[in-house]
Amino acid sequence: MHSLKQSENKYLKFWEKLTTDRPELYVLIPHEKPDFDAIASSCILQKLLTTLMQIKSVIVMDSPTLETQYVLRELNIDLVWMNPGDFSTEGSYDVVLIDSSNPERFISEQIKQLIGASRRIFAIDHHFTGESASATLELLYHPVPATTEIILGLSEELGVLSNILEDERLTKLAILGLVTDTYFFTLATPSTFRYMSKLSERVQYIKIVETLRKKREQPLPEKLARLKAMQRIMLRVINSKIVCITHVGSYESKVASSLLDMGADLSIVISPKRERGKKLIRVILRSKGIQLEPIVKEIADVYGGSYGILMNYAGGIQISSKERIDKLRKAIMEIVFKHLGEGVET
Ligand SMILES: [Mn+2]
Repeated sequence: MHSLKQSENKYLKFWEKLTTDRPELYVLIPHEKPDFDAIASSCILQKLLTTLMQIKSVIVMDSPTLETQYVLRELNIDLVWMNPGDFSTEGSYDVVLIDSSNPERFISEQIKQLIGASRRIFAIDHHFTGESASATLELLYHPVPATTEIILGLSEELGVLSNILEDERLTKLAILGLVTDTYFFTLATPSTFRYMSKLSERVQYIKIVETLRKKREQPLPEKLARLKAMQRIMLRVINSKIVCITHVGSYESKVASSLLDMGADLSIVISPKRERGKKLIRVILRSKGIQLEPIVKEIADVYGGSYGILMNYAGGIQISSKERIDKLRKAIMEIVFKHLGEGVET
């Protein structure tokens, strides 16, 4: 448990480090395939930096997915960002990673170079990453369901939460971040509801939720990914818990979540990636009440990978292994057996 006093100090200490020895420019970098939580957090931090410090900042990221863009458009939320390829690393700047805290996790070489050429690296994140990343950067970590909640907490400690709430665009973004990262409040905490009560007074909450819920047809590659994933499922029942392992080229997070919807207690989706000839493998886990941390840690340890875990609900591991997929998934299933007990083949 964190007492209010402790987190107060944590937020303000971070802010002090971030803003003393100030750079000419802050580059705010949300994780790749930026979601609402990452986008909302970046935009609110940008507002904090301009209103409190008058320091210039720029958000550097790839375009959000078509689905995300659709929701932003429907809700009249304008976003200003720069593509990684358009950013010149010549000047002096500090980097702030948002909703992500491991520079190694970025796949894009351009972003890696951008981070590498920065003066200092900061990160604000709610994913638990062990010790894999925090050595090289200044991290503001807090175990809450969304990074948006950390940024709202920071705004509150700095005494400017009301300024944020007055900005309709930021209020809508914050709601989107909280609603989606808590999976429509499944993971919400009392503080999520406290912020939601302040935010929802300002804007039409119903319109935001309706827009998020609108059923849009999935793009063809996504439908194919879901169906191929099902075709390739390796299924075990371990002590009445259903464990699924499968693999896809993309949409691994969505596939992992939909396997839970279909009845799995633990879903594991392996996704081999290739970036400029370099191979890496992403392993995404989703769980209903199964302790993820020991499983994720062991897989990451065995393959020398980095990982992130979110409240025993979601986990992600990135490994650079040339292991064949079928061998890898057997090995991962062995690790799951070890933690859950012997399984029954189905
Ligand atoms: Mn998040």
